[in-house]
Amino acid sequence: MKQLQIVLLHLTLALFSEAVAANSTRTYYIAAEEVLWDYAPSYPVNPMHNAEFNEEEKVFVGGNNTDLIGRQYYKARYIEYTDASFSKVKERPPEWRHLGILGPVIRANVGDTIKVVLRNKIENMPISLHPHGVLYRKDSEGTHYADGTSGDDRKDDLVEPGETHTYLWQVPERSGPGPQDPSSIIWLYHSHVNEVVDTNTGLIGPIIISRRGVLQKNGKLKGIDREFVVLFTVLDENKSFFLDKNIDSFAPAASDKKEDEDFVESNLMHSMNGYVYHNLPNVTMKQGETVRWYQLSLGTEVDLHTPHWHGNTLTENGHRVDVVNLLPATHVTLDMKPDNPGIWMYHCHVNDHIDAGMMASYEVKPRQR
Ligand SMILES: [Cu+2]
Repeated sequence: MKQLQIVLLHLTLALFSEAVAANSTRTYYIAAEEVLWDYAPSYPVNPMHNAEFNEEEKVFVGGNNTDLIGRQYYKARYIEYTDASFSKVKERPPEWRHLGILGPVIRANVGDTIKVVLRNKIENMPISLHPHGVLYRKDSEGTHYADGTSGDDRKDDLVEPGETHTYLWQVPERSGPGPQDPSSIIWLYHSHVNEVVDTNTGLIGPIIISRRGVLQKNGKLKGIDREFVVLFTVLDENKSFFLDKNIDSFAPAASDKKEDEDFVESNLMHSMNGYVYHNLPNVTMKQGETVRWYQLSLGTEVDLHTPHWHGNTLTENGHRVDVVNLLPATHVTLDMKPDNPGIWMYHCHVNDHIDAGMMASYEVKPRQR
């Protein structure tokens, strides 16, 4: 009897220590930085037709030294570093290059803890990092409003230039996939000092939370060959923190035209991860793989988006689709088992957004025989 008790005790201890070991703290070093962003690196060629951009498309990408700004804008981005010294940028691997302007993927399994060390490297612009979905207390919410907090509980709300703040978030069951969800789901994070300005300036990123044990040591999800994260949003450069700098740098002739209808229109960048007109890079997979697609949106009343995949179909929580619905700050996770090789169009199906360049493609490479 005594022996049995000892065996049971050992078994309990072993299970307990495994459970403890399986839960980890995942630390991210992220700096907010000013960058020169290019919405259409392919310019002057529109890869969709393999021909030069036409006059209508040039409204958005053709400016620079005219009275329109063009395809390049100063923006802000969340950039990942290797450690707390913030001296070495963590290189983005090829499979994540499609993230474009988005910050690094912050990810965890249910049961983990997420720690984000945020450094503000932008001159003059206070920023923060506000997450959706995960469990944060008042000292890690990253939003400035009259919530009754003060002192250390407020330091997360507004990180001044040159300053650093550490955010701590828990990942309980209620932050992970629900009963009808796939094995992982996506949330947004973004700066929330002046939400509208901060997000239009580019301070946005994804959080992926998976069920216990699904995210493996190699950084991949069990049973999933590839993941793609795509944010559909009309980045409104008229509301960017850097609007004046962009006008001075790229369209000095527009300095007195900020309210001009054509000028305003030309700064509405209908983008997928900060790219327009088939510039979204590296969306490549193999026939027969299991591919997880996370779709995000953010923005205002024009930001109703309907991502559409040509050539293959997907499942959205058990329903078969080739189009999904997005509204500002909503998210959808889908799975695709591509059976149809080729280069396929992948775009927002809203007519006005098609014209304005919310277009991309993905490639399914044939299975090797
Ligand atoms: Cu759209």
